[in-house]
Amino acid sequence: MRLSQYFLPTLKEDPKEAEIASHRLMLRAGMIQQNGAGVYTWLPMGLRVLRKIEAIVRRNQDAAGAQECLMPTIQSADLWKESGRYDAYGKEMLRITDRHDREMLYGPTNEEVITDIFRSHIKSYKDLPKNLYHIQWKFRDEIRPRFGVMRGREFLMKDNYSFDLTKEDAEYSYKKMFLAYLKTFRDLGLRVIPMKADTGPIGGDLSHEFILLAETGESEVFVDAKWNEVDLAGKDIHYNNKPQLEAYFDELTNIYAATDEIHNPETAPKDIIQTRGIEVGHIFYFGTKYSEAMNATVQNKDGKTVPVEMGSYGIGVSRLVGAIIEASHDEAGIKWPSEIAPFDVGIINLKVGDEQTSKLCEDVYTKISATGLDVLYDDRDTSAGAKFANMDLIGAPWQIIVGPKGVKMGMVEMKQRMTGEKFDVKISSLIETITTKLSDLKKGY
Ligand code: P5A
Repeated sequence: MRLSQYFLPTLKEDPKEAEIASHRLMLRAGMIQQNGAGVYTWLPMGLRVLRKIEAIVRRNQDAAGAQECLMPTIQSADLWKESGRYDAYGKEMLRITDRHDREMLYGPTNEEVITDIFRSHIKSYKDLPKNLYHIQWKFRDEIRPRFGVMRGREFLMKDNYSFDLTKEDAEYSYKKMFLAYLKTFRDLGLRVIPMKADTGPIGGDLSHEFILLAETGESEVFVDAKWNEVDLAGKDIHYNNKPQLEAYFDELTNIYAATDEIHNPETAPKDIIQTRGIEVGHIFYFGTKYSEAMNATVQNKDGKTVPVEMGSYGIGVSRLVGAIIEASHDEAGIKWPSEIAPFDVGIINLKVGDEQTSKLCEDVYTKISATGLDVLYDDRDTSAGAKFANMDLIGAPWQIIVGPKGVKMGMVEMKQRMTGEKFDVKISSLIETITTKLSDLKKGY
């Protein structure tokens, strides 16, 4: 992508309304535009990041055996009346009536819709287990939307729903998702801690929140100091190896970690860290809460009709964009982990009027793009200082800086955004250097 043609409305000044770094940087880097309270447009660069996160979430859902579908954003109120949540959900639900005066709503979550889909098709234990997910926009009329995409009213969630015959099977599905979440966050380059949690309006008695520790987080959390040493990457745990998966689940859930709603100083260990965090995922086992209310039943082996056992699992996909920036930025701007960077490489042309420099930039731009990497080429006729500042703000993991002096000597400069490290590279070996550097970085996950 040539910056001269790209729609990237960056801001020089800090926007007044932004209270935290990620919100400020997303606005400054031209990733999002606010259209109303808690409602945003994803501009081209923001959307690139959102799509990359989605892809990592999707890959891990598929690997765990969940199947993708896409349910609508607009739902019928009737289903929610059946489950009993229509009144209970209160003002957070955006209620709409259509031209026939039918009551509709913009879905804040999909337990009811999926239970309805399940009951229309599945009648026998032989068709279990099932696990369906989608990545779809939700609307919650939050009383205080804030921090940009972190607490929006319209936001993108990956949500999935498991269906099992017995409580034991349902708990295994829960543990599989627990592992899938750890692997997902590992692939996103984040250290996220699973914490025992409250179930709120979703319901049930087993629940974990996945929390990214950050000073600016909305949740107050209490974690055992041991978490610093724990392997959270899901090691070589396999979904189909039940004893191995259960041992790992027990190991992790036995280390103290709780949000303030359920923190208990009496049972907490002595070496406790009190800090803040961002909830990037939340999983629930709620048994037959919805299946009983909505009559979603299957025949078991004895021919008896029983309500299906269910769980639901959510990842805040759009919230993750903000959360990742909170975890990875500096004064100058965003420092993207390479897996989800909107561009892998940024090329800075220091002298657009200089024929040799521009020719080399064009050549490098074409060749790197041809390797399949995403490249942003700053071909604008502006000052070097402005270009450096802009590239640091955008945060591509690698920068290639091309100026007339270097070109004469057959050299360009490379800079790694994450570490700030700079070094000179021979033009003849540039393509090779950049491709190996990038694959090294990606192997890190
Ligand atoms: C689980 C999936 C649920 O809704 N039903 C389906 C369950 N859980 S949850 O905790 O309420 O939401 C799941 C995740 O969505 C993100 N999230 C938000 N992101 C941005 N703005 C919001 N207003 C918002 N509300 C929830 C969180 O990451 C949460 O963990």
